[in-house]
Amino acid sequence: MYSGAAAAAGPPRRDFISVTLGPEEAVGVGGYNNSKAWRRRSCWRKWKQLSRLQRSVILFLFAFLAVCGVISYTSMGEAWKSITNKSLDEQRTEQEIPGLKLSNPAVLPAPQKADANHGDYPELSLQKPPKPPHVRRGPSNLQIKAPRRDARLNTRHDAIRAVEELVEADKVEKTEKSIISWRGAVIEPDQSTEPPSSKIKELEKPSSVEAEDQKEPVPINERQLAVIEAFRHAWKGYKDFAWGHDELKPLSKSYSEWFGLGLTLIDALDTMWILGLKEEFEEARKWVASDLVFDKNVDVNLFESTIRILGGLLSTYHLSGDSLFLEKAKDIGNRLMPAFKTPSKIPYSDVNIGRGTAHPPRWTSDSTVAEVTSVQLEFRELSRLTGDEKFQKAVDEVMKHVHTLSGKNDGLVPMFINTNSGQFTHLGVYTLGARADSYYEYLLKQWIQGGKKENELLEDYMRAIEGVKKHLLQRSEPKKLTFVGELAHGHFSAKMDHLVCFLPGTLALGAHNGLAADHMKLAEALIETCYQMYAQVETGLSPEIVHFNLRAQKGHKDVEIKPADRHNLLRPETVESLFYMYRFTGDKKYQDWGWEILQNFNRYTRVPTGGYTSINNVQNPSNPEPRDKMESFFLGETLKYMFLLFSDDIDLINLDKYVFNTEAHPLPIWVPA
Ligand code: DMJ
Repeated sequence: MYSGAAAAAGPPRRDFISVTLGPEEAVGVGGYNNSKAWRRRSCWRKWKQLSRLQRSVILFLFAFLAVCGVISYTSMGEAWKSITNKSLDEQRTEQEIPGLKLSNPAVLPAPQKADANHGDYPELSLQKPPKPPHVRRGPSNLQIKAPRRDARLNTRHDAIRAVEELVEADKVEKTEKSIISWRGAVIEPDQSTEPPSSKIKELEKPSSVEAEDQKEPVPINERQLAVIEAFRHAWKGYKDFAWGHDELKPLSKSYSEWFGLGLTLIDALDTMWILGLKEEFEEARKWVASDLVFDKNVDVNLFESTIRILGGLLSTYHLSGDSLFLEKAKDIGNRLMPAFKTPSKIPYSDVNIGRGTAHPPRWTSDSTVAEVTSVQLEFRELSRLTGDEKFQKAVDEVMKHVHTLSGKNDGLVPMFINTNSGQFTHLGVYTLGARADSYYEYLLKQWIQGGKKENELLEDYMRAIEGVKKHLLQRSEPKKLTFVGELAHGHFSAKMDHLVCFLPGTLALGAHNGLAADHMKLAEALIETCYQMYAQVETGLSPEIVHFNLRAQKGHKDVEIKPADRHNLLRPETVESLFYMYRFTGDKKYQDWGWEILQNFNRYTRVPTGGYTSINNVQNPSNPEPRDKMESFFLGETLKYMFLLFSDDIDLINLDKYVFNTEAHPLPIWVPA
């Protein structure tokens, strides 16, 4: 039957394997023909030459692929829809916050809530921005809370289980986490210098939201009370004789004006919040609300007004949640922007905040390197809060430009930069003191602020610390104190500004954030030196500048002081570093050293009628020669760091959540993406 049917169908078709024609075969008479019509005809001919079986197989394959295509299109569509919905939800959450327009999170992460937790807990919820005005009032030790824990952890058993899970997760995460390598040195981003058990201990605290809300405030100790008393005394002088002006002149019971913007009051706002001085804070707030006006025909220094005013307003906004401070921050931020309109985009030093004009100092078109590279934390934060990228763009551009500049010496930068050419000037002089100091500090702190992702900043920081080790470190005689000197055209000078004493704290902060462990060793050595700059002096207070002895001489100490350098301006740097060192090591000697310094400030700089004064001669205990000026940073920085140094509450400005600007104003660390 089959053969008959086959015979009726004509000559049997032979199955064959198709052969691809080479060019020769494809070339017909008249040469190469690749026309569409020819190609279509040739395909059809080939199709016809296929056996039925082959055609069926091919058709089946096509049908199968088409079905698969339809199925995957539908499921991708679902996934796409849910992604789109999610981002819409996120946008909605952001838009619901009154007075706060948030930026695109891919560019600028959402604001960090003061008590939000990052890193330690398994479920990181979408960040909520600060609460509306006046929701977090009251003594700071009650207000600045430990991280909120997972609401489901209601029992102690749950908490213990969570701890175990976290320890496991932590182990896995540690091995998975990207390891940054810098010039062969391995940097583990999460390596911590905190006592090893501290992370776990923190988790062992009650974990439920209810328990959290009932968390007993850590009681204020005697030394902290002494700081509060000192602050109140300083504030009394300011209030009685200088209210609303820039600085108190405590002896003449008057004031001095620099920008005419109530500098001391603004610098002190977040200190009052942290110290829990509610009444004083409210009084100062009223002044900000009714009397602080930036629409003034006045020249201000870009750097000083950024770190003290913009920084102070931003941190007070974060701590208090009061939008008044954000509004004021936006106002001053906008008024400072003309400084960046220069041929090189390296900002001018001065801005007229009323006229919107900016200019360099009268005698030069140079700006100071530390100044143009130490406004970044504040402007970046302002962009994040307002959603307006212009602030961040302007300051990031400065950093990117400086990153590429020649004229550095193993990462160390000169002190001046020209606003026309954008090049370093006065090459060959390198210091960690005045005019360069906070360049180094802000490299590290911007890297931390941005979630440790901006590698150029880290690279510049690490290179600079290597430069410090190579060119500027020496040891003094007789005590062999490690100090940071200066280099001028190849000549080493054993001179060290008190300003350099920010460095041990910054190094310790870097080590806490996973940078090389030898940074911590160096920090320990340098803080000892900074302490000796106080301890070896007659009043127990450091002069502005010291020179170290490089050769042992009978009857000579490590520290020598020149007559022109023996003043003390109530500066914070050593106390600042003591605070970091205590936070990261728990070594009580740092608290004791700070306590000695506070007592000496009280002994030699306290003015009975109110206020503290800078002095002219730290070597003369019987007459330290008061200068009749209380700098705003004494309240903004020195007393704040004292209070934090004496505290045993690591959640009182937790260093994994906040980064201090160079005027001691804490700003939130952005959420890692
Ligand atoms: C402050 O204004 C800042 O700390 C700045 O970085 C350096 N000078 C003073 C304090 O000494």
